[in-house]
Amino acid sequence: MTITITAFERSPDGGKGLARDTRVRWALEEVGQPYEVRLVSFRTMKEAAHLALHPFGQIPTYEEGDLALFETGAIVFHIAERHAGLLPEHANARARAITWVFAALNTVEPPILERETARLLEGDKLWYRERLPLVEYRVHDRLKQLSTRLADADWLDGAFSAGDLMMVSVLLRLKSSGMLDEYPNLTAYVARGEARPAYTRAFAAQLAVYTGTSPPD
Ligand code: GTB
Repeated sequence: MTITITAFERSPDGGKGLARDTRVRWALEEVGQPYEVRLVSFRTMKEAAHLALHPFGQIPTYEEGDLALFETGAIVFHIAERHAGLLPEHANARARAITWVFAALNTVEPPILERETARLLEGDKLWYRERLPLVEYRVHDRLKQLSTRLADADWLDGAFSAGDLMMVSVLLRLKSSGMLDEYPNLTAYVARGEARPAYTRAFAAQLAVYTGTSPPD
């Protein structure tokens, strides 16, 4: 059955891989599932046809036969459940890997998003300079805790899993900030994720949309 996802027709990051379709592409590449992409404009995302797929008018969405999903956590979980390669076989290890997916989305990503929102939307406010250190402190708090837990392991819980895919995707949002530099093990963890052939293919495929080049086979 054909899998179709949606992505930005024009991504604000011009193909740096920060829009959330990249994590879905990555998951599909990890499990070896081919997929098609429907590009949508900001206007199209708010129209009825797209809202029927995504009630909040966002990307990415995921369609497979009569199944339509939104939310990258749910999409990556669905892919990981249906195909081998992203979740361990053993029930407890599987539950722990799923826990890391939730931790990435619910505990680590929110302060990172808060920082982005502050920088993008509040930079002109009088209180911005006073508030930013507080927001960045919350990001560092999480990074410190995550760095301590990861220690010198390659991945968060044994073999690479959907939990690592999601955590690396979330941490990538900080790459240009320099905030990860204080945590050499997290920097290496992110680099390890980026070096995976499946990530390389996913990144190239999303970049190709904006550069007009075709992704490598
Ligand atoms: N919780 C949802 C999920 O995980 O799927 C969040 C989905 C979401 O935020 N989608 C964004 C969107 O559609 C794109 S990824 N925004 C349009 C809108 O809400 O109208 C967020 C994103 C966008 C752009 C960059 N960038 O250019 O750097 C980075 C991240």
